[in-house]
Amino acid sequence: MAGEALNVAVVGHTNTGKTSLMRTLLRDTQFGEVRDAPATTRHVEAAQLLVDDQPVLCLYDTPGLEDASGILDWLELNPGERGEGASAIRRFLADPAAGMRFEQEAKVLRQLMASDVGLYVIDAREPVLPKYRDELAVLSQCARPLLPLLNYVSAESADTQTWRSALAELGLHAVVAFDTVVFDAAGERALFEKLISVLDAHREPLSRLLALREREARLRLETACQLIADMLIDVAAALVVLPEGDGDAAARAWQQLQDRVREREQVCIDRLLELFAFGGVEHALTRLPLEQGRWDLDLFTPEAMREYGVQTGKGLGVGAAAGLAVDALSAGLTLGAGTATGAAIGAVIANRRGLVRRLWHRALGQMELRIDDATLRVLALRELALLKALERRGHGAVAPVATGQVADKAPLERLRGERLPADVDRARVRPDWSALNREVYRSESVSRAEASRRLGRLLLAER
Ligand SMILES: Nc1nc2c(ncn2[C@@H]2O[C@H](COP(=O)(O)OP(=O)(O)OP(=O)(O)O)[C@@H](O)[C@H]2O)c(=O)[nH]1
Ligand SMILES: [Mg+2]
Repeated sequence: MAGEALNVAVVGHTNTGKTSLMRTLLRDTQFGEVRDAPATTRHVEAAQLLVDDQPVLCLYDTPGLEDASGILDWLELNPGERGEGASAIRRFLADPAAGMRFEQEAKVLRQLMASDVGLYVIDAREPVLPKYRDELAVLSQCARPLLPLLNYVSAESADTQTWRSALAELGLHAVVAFDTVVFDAAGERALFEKLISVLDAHREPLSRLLALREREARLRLETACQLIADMLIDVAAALVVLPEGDGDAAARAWQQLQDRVREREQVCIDRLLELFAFGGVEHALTRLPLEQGRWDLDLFTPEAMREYGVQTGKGLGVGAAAGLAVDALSAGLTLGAGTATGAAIGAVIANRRGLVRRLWHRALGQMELRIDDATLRVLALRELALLKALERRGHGAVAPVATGQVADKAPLERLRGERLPADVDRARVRPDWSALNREVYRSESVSRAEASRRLGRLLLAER
């Protein structure tokens, strides 16, 4: 296709969020300089959006307009032919005044004249003041299509209706509602579609850009859920074995386990931020409140039984020892460290590695430490909340990323309810699935990879 990129000049009054809009459209938190002060941007700065390495859209950030009425005065004092249109602006730009008093404004007008279309950024919280009408009057004379973009539309004081009516009065009917801080994929799509409707020649490349962005968004989400699932498996399968009876050692081990879990969560958070191109952005996430580990062996859960081929409920297992285990379960008993029982089971189901190891721990007077279900739920829910916050965050946002609250109606009952997803339960009895258990971790485990993928898909579906 090649063809020329569509050149879009981002123009408007000073401090309306032009540079912020650039950042959001470019997914680049570092573009230009953003400050809550007038005249932050002093020069035109360009950036491209590519599809298959071809520039499709070239965006130009421009300084804010401050004295459009001064330009209207100049035009009045220097009248040209009736209805001369854009040549009036050219005359103005050729005048020494343009280089002096109107230096900033001249940069904007030159860029708009050199572009295919202007995006006129409006702070929708502001009333429709005469100075904005003056700006629109000057910009319209540049003979370029102008697409007004209402920024800050998520703000309570935004009055989009009044703005729309005022713009319609000036013949500007195609208007986009946007918010550079609160990202809305539909809003962005509407913006591209309006550009297409104004400039049909660019329909094909712009449609491809739109499609690419949608694919990328989908892929980002899938990857994010996968990152969260992977972290959950690591934490669910984390295990520390230590001698029973040494309280100090247990306390130390618990501290270390907590630290490893917190580090693991941080890795997940960092990857999520990077994935959404917010790497390095300040974030205000609360510390994980690890209430308590799961002390002691939780061997006789239905999950553990199933993992090792033991049917629960029916009292039928594989072999006498498993039957014995089920008996113990149905009687509501925990198997004590009684060496006779432990050894008996160990002997009978020697091929069932994990169970044997655990029973040996018991028989040898050792205990197991792991992270409790409540903590896993907290981890899952808050990473999903973070994911939501990232999805809704524009790259023009400057406030720290917050975890945000999960909406009550969020379809996360499975995570909140009694049972954790099956793959989390499975991980409980697979210490070799956890990268936190450095000694036994098997990163190449196929069953781990499958469990993690399934869990990721589940999170994607239920998030
Ligand atoms: N809440 C909210 N704040 C915004 C939005 N857009 C911009 N801001 C804030 O508004 C201020 C100005 O943003 P800039 O992007 O620097 O504005 P600008 O139009 O480029 O300003 P100049 O370059 O000075 O003309 C910054 O504090 C932004 O964080 C928005 O949609 N919502
Ligand atoms: Mg700026």
